[in-house]
Amino acid sequence: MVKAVAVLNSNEGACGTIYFAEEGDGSTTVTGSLSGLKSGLHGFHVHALGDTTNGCMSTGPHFNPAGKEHGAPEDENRHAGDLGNVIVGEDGTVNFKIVDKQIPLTGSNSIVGRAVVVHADPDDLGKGGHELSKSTGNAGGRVACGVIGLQG
Ligand SMILES: [Cu+2]
Ligand SMILES: [Zn+2]
Repeated sequence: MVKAVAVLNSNEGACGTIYFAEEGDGSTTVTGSLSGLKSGLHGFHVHALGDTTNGCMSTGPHFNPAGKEHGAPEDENRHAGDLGNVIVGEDGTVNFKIVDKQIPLTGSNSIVGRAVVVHADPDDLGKGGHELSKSTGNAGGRVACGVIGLQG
């Protein structure tokens, strides 16, 4: 089993840790805890670049090796990096687990060296009718991010 981790930070007080484990069947289990966020839904994605020289802004667009449109995790037409929303509680924290088949830790579409990003607003999953729905889910600013690195 291959494992990876991302430590998330932000200027606005949000932080967290996200663990990734690639299972034998090719799916990846994502286990995360976040804190310091406002309650409600927050878009959660893998972005293409592990570049945080300009904070979360330099992590590029959603990881999209297949050249598709933005969508929900269960959609056929989605970016590989589209992991939907996390739902933050009244205390500003969330613990979550996601299992997904499009974010391997090995091979040519590996997400190692890329970044996870938590957004300020809900991801409309491509269905909001906004001009940004089909590219970003209109999920607003990037409130926290971290580079995905291999873990022993
Ligand atoms: Cu994003
Ligand atoms: Zn997307």
